[in-house]
Amino acid sequence: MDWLTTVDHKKIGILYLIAGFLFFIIGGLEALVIRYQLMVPMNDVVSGQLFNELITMHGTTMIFLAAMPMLFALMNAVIPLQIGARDVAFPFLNSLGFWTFFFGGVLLNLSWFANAVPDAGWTSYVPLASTTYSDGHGVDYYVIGLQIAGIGTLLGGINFMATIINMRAPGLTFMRLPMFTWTIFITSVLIVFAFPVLTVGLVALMFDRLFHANFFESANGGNTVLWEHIFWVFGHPEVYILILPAFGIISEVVSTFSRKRLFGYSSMVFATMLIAFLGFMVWAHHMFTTGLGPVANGLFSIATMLIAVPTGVKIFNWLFTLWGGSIKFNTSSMFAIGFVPTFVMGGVTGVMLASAPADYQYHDTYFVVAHFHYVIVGGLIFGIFSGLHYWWPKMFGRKLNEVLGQITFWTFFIGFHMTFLIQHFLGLLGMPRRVVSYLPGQGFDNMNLISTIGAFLMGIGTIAFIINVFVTWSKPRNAEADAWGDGRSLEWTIPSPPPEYNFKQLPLVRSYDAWWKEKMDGNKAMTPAEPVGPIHMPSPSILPFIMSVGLFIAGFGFMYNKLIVAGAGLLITFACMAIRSLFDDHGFHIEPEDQEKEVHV
Ligand code: HEM
Ligand SMILES: [Cu+2]
Repeated sequence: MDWLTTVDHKKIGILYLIAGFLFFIIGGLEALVIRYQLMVPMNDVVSGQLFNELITMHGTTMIFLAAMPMLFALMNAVIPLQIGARDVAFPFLNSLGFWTFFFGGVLLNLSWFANAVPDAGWTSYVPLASTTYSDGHGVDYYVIGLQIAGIGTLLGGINFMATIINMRAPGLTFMRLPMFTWTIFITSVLIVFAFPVLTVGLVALMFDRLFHANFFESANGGNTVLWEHIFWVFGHPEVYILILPAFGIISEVVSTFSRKRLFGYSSMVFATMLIAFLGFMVWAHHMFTTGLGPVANGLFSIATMLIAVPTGVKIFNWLFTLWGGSIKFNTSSMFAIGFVPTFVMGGVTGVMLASAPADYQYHDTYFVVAHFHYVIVGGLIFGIFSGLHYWWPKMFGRKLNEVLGQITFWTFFIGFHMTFLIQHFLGLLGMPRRVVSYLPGQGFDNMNLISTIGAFLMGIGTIAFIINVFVTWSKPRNAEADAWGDGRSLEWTIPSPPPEYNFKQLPLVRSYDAWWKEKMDGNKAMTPAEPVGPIHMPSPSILPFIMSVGLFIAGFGFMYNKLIVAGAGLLITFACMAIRSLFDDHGFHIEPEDQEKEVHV
């Protein structure tokens, strides 16, 4: 019950982690079935229809329900601590964001039980996704599930933007922010600009499907290319929403474990901004083959290639940070170091794809599949694993087991390259993407087999991680505040796990790498910026949970055209909103004498 009503960012972070990881496993199992089907030519484990459902659900689940929530887990767990705050700016909204994401994801996945699974690909291109070609309820689940989950993401973006602007500890100016906080700040800005675009597209598609509107139906004068524009104006920045936080994690981990200040801090900040900005300018590189014409293709080609410049700045800064550092190797730092060359390879194939004429050859082949998995798995998932091992002691008070961690790293790392490196060559040989099977003797057979073996190796790595979590669970909570001994930012100045209110006294920040600076000056603790006093806390609330259930019910109502159900669901949500607005809740205080008592979570 505690967990249903919590508004504490640390607990919400854990909720995101559990839910995101569950969806990661579901998406992973879907991937393994896909790979199992493609292991040998002319395989028939799954039907063509089921295969389409699997790739659609795999892509959608991994991006929206696994990768983003796991990032939200880390940002919830870490950002308030890194900026010396007691919580996020809007704790109630934070909880609402989690629950809408969760119920949106559940709704999407209930499609498996309703026997109507989305099958138009995770990009849901029309006319394939229109009622003409997908007339069951499958795509409705996609549209409405993502709609509800998207509310959660948007709330999170707004919340973290406000938090980082407003809640920084005294002295923590923008150019002293830890790099992870910087990337989350810019990611939040991207979310705030990109997600409404997706929402608009989904609303339009929903109107097309449910009420026979005519945005995308070309037979009636609608425009299918419009969907592609809307989708990718959201979709390309989305890639940066995913990868920038990973950049932030890598920056923290690399600097901590090489015991050096991050090389080129300010260039890192501006590179991040530049990448975010350019990320919005390049969406049409997904549409070179749509027939936009040479001028558009040329401009979008060049704009895309430009992104390699700030990205290169970042890569070199990480290398220079490692250069000459006294590097400590452990699971976290190895995922971070493994990230660098892997991500570079994803970037190189990105530049190849950005060349419009070459893309005519690569488009819709396995080359693309290889490319985006190098970026998303080799970038983001490596980053998440690195960050989880790094901040686990802060979140749970226990360090993950190193031996199991090494097993996770090596199986996952080798499995990853086995799975996806070879797909580049499959693509160059012409194996098309999104096909359920292939004929023998085209030179695809062995490579597909290797790819599938690699995928199962990644599965083993994931299992090792799960075992690690449970093994660690049974250990005593003995992690120190500065768990790695080399912490640099504020989260390492408070106990692991932190008390409910994080900082008993807000710290005074005197430089970049605030905690490192104090340690170098021989101080044992941060200088407090305020006297000890009662701490104001927000009250827990069940309303976010109920509001999300309301939306969930309304979603079903709309989908199956039961407007009464839809109305009832919306009524629940609006009633909760009214309650929230009409009844003042001033929260409570933790008095100084109670502050000693206990470490929570
Ligand atoms: C065990 C790891 C994984 C394996 C073996 C795997 C495998 C695959 C396969 C075989 C496809 C179908 C390609 C096609 O024919 O279009 C695919 C598509 C995709 N995957 Fe993964 N994947 C894995 C992890 C991930 C992760 C972690 C993400 C995102 C965070 C992701 C995102 C996607 C996306 C966006 C698509 C495109 C789906 C589409 O175009 O319809 N994958 N993956
Ligand atoms: Cu793109």
